[in-house]
Amino acid sequence: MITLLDYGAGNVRSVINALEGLGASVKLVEGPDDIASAESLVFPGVGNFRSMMGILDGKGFIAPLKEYIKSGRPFFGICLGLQALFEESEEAPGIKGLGIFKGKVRRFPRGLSCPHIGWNGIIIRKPSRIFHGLDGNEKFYFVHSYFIEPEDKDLVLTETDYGIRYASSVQKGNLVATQFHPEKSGEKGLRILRNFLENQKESIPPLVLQKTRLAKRIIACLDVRSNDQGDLVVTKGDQYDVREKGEVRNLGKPVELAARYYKEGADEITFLNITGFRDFPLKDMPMLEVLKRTSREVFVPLTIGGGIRDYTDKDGRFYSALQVAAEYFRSGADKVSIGSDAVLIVEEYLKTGKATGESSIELISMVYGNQAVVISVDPRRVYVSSPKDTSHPCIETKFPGPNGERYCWYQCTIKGGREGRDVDAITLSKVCEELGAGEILLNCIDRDGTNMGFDIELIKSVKEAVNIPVIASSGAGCPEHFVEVFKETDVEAALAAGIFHRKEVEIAEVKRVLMENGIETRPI
Ligand code: 1PR
Repeated sequence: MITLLDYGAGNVRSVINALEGLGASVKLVEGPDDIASAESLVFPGVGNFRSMMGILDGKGFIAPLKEYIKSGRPFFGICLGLQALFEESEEAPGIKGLGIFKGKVRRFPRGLSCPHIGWNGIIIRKPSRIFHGLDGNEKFYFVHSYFIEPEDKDLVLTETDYGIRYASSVQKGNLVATQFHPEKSGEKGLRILRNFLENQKESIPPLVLQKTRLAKRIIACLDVRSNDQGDLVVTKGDQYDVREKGEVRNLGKPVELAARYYKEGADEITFLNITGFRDFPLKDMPMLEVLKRTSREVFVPLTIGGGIRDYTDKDGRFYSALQVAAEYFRSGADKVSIGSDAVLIVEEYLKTGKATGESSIELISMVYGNQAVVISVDPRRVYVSSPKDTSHPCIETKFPGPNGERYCWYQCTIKGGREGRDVDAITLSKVCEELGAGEILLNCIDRDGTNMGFDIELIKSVKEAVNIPVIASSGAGCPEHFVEVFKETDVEAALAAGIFHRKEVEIAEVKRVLMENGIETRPI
C-alpha cells in the first residue's frame, strides 16, 4: 500500500497509473492522519514552490510530513517533492521549505534555455538499490527551472549537467527524491519505481558517466477531431486542410496510436483537439477519456491542446481556461497547449501595453508552473517586397514569394488557420514568454503536411527571440529534415505527424540518423 500525497497542483494521475501498473495499491492523502499512518509515502510535486508550501500549510500537512520523514519510513519525492525537503527556494523568497535538509533551491543561471525540459542523463555518485537492473547510461525526463544545492554532499545520489552540474537526486536511508520524473521516463523510469516498491536490497555500483547531455526530443503529434460519423479519429491535414474528397481523413484511433508511438520511442506525445476552438472541451468528454486511457499505457509526457480558453455555455454558465486546463491535468496531461487564445491575449497586451494578470497563460502558469504551458503557434508566411512594407519583424528569405518578393513575415492565425490576425510569430512568442509560457510549439501552415522539411527561417528567428524551449513542427518528410533542424537552429525538440502516421519513417530511424550525425537523442 502506497500513500500518495496529492496536494492538487498537477498531474498525479501518471504517478498513480505508474504505481498501480506496477501492482501497488494507492491511497490518496485526504487529511494529516493519512500521512502519519502511511507505510510508504510518495510525494510528487509540480508547479510553484510558493503555492505548494501554501497548500501544504493550509491543509496541516507540514508537521506530519516532517514527522513521517524523520521516522525513517520509505519516502519517494519527485521534482518539487525533492525541492520541498530543503530550507528555501529562490522561486519563493521568504517562504520556508520543510527544512529536512540544509540547503537552498536555486534558479538556473541566465543564458540557459529555461525550463530545463527533456531527457537528460545522471552521474551516479553512490550505489543505490533504486538503480538495480539499470546500467547508469539511461536518460530520464526532467522539467524544472530550479535545482537543489544541498549542504551535505553525502546526500547526493546523482548529478546532472545542464549548463552547470547540479544534484539531480538525493538518498538517505529509505528516503529517495529525484528531480527527474520516473513516472514519465518510460520503462527505465518505471524500473526505478519498481525498485523502490520492492524494497530492492541489492545495489549495484553502476557505470558512471563523465558528463550528461540533454537529448533532442522527438515528438509524435496526433491531431484529433470527430469525423462526420461522430467518431473521434486521428486526422492529418495538408496545410491544415484535413478533408480528402470531402471526408475527414482517418489515420487511426488516438489511444492506440499514442501507445504505438510510446513503444516505438517517442519522447513525448502531443494531442491537438483541432476543433477545440468551436467545441467546448468539457462538453467534448471523449477527449478527456482519451487522455485518461492514454496515461494508463504511456509513460512519457503528454501534452494536450485545443479549446483552452474561457467559455460561457448556452445556459450562461462560465468556465475559466484554468478550469478547462485543470480537467485536462486531472485526466493525465502534463502540459496544455494554448493556440487561438494566446493570439487574442497578445493582441490585447499589445494594445494596452500591460498584462492583465487574468489571462489563461498567466493563471495556468501561476498554478501549474510555466513548464505546464505550451503556446501552439499557427503562422503563415506573408510576403512583402521590402521590410518597409510591414511593421512586423521581417526576414530576408531564400524562398521568394509568388511575385519574386524577397521578404516575409509570419502572421499568426486563430481557429486552426482559418483567420489571420495582425500579430507575428516572433512578437507572439516573446510576449507569451513574458506572460509565463514555458515552451513554444512552432507550427507552420505553409509546410504542414508537405514533407518539404521544417521552415528553418521561421524556426531560427523565433528561437533566437526567446529563452524558453522551442519545438519545431510542420513539414518533416525524412530523418535528414530532423538533422537539418537541429544543426541549423538551437531548438530543443522536433515534432512530426504525417510521416509517422503513414509509417513512412519510424521514430527509431529518425533517432538512428540523428545519432549518426552526432546529435544526442534518448536511447529507445
Ligand atoms: O486554437 O487553442 O483551440 O488549439 C487548436 C490546436 O489545434 C492548435 O494547436 C492548432 O495548431 C491545432 N489545429 C487546428 N486546426 C488544425 C488543422 O490541421 N486543421 N492542427 C490544427 C495543427 C499542426 C501540427 C501538425 C504538424 C506536423 N496541426 O501540430 O501536427 O504540422 O505535421 P506534419 O509532420 O505532417 O507536417 P486552440
